[in-house]
Amino acid sequence: MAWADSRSYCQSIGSDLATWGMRNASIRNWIIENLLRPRPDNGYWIGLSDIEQEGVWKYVDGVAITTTNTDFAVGEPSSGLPGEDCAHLWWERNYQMNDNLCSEYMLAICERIPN
Ligand SMILES: [Ca+2]
Ligand SMILES: [Ca+2]
Repeated sequence: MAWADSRSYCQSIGSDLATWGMRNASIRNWIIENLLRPRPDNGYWIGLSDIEQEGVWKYVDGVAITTTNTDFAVGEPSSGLPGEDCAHLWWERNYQMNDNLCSEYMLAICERIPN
């Protein structure tokens, strides 16, 4: 699904695209090692984008990234093409993050934070 459709799907099941679990490296690595599987041609959308303002990366729960590039693969986010505004885990790069066209077809990581 495209990024927005992925987000809608997550919301339809009472969750949202992953945020909290993506910000914590050890939790993220646990998710990668235990819940994801290699899927050629597909990455995993997460709840991070620079849709609102180009170059300003913000999670869908409102938390902005303050240190650039920390969790992105080398050379990313590239904004290589107009519309590379949505972040995904890039399996070809050991599941580091990449910005890509929001219209790309990817899997999604939904996350629900217990109250
Ligand atoms: Ca962008
Ligand atoms: Ca990119």
